[in-house]
Amino acid sequence: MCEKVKKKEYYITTAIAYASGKPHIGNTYEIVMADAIARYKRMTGYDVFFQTGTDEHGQKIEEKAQEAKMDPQAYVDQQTAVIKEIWDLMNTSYDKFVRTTDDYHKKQVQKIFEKLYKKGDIYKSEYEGWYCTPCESFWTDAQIVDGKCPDCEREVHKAKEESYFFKMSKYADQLMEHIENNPEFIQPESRKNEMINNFLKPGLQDLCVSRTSFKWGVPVTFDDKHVVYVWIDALSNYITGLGFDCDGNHGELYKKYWPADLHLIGKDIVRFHTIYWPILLLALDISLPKQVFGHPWMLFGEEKISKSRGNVIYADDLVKFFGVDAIRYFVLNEMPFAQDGSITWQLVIERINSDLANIYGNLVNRTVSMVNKYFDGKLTEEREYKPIDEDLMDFALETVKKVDHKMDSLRVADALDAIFELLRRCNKYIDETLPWSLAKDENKKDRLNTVLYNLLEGIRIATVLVEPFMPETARKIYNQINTKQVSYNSILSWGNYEVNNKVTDKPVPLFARIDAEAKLEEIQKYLEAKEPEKMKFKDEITIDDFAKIDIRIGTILNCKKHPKADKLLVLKVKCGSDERQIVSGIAEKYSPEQLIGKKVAFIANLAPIILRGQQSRGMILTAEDESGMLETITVNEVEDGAVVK
Ligand code: ME8
Repeated sequence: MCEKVKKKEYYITTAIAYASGKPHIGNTYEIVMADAIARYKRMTGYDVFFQTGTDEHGQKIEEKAQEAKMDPQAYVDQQTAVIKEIWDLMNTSYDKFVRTTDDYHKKQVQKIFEKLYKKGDIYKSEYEGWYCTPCESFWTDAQIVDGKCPDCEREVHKAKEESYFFKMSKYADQLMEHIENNPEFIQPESRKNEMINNFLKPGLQDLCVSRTSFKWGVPVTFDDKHVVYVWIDALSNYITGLGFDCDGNHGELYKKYWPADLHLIGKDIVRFHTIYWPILLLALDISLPKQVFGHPWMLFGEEKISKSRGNVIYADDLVKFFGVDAIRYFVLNEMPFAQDGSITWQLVIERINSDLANIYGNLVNRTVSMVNKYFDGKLTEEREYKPIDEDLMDFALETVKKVDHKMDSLRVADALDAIFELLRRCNKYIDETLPWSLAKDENKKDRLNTVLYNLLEGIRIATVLVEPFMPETARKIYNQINTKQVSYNSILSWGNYEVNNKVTDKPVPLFARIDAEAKLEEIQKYLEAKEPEKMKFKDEITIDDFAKIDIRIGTILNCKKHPKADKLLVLKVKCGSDERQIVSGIAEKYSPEQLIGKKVAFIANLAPIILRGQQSRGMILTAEDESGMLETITVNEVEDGAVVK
């Protein structure tokens, strides 16, 4: 009897994105890669749990919320919705989305902190050092580089805080031993060496794990001036999301899936995941994740993607022009294993044309069209084999093995390459067998039938392999060739395509060839229209031009309504030893009483004029915004008569 085999668990996580802005295509690459791995594992029989989420606490987020004049919780709610929308747009099949503002998460972070304090691994002291706000990290004199943060290269400032510290050094040897005994733990190899040589060998310092300089974080239960360091909070998501309980009453998911099989993260945060996180787990007596993979970064051409460089590309814009699967394909295919990859609009178009339209789309389209043309859409059982067929079959079955091997070592781009090699091999098979010539000879009908069957079977096998990378495309092709044989088992041997099925009689091209020049122009226009309108200023002047205007501070001694004009006020203005009358058109905004005693800026050397019978010597300066809000330019401390320059 065949017993039901228990599936093997596979728990994969991504970094949790900062809920402080819209993720760009680099951040999006990570979740797409995790999704491809998760889908591949599911397809090959694993019981997968795929977790992602958002990192919602910390000073940076508190500041962003202030800038946006929002309550921090409302702000992160809004940002998280934007992130989720992009993850969903990219068709990512995560099982759980953790938010670090979720109550269950915060509660466990507090318990973890308490437990380590009670154990003596966390203690209170004082910290003085260089603080980098965007990275929320303290640095020593030796660590900063030219007065800047060694991680993000931004300005740091001196900061002193009473803090809690975590005894990292206590566990350093244990971690080192683990890294040495588990060569797969940190991948790729280059990142592992970096961690050992730059951080572990020089000796770990105790880590500052609480902050008092801001409020937006998880409060330390026994000392409410402090909030928990955002990285301790964020890293814990990998266990809290599964229902970890510090008191030992763990949820089912935690019992089933921990330890994680893979933490997929970017190269910039490997230190947090391979030093801080494992040490935290060692201190809690929890087993360590099996692997941390620090993927490379996606660059715009050769440059870092950044708002300040104005080169940010977003997934939703890419999808608008090229569709989800083309973008999934591009990012997965373009990112090498260890070196950075590159994206530009031009590169995306080139890749779609060369791979998706020419190789894949064309193969499917030509094959389905020929089955329609020569067999009314349905092949028969008759066969006539030639040795060349064997070659195609072997190639296809070898590809299945090769993809498995590549995916096992997380060489996702190489796995895709292998699948496209199979598609190329199928195209070559058409050139070798020349079906249109076979069709001219009634005696070669069985041979033609065999050739087209082999092509449909080759397409089917490649498409089952492609599904984790481009799920929608795979579904479309299954429909076009009309197959239900889409399981992984069905591609472990040749010949499972259902010969009696009728292919579609209306094959729609899967990926149309793109006219690069026209498309780039269209994209350019679209992006320009999206940009907020540029500020327009008056023509340039020189400093000498400006120096001609004598702007002064004057005290308003008296103010009355203009007897003949509703919009005007008549003001008596004292400027040092000078006293004068100025008429100003601000009666709709200010009552005379509001202005008396104010010290305002005015132009003192403007030629006098008569306004409705009242002399005006000068002009009160005001500022008016787009909504029509208007205010005088007022000072408090400076004496009247002072020069404005
Ligand atoms: O680091 N190419 O969040 P994040 C590829 N909240 N990946 C990139 C990239 C690029 N150009 N730029 C960034 C954080 N990434 C923390 C994580 S985990 C407990 C806390 C990657 O929103 C980056 O390396 O800044 C990280 O893995 C992910 O995007 C989210 O970055």
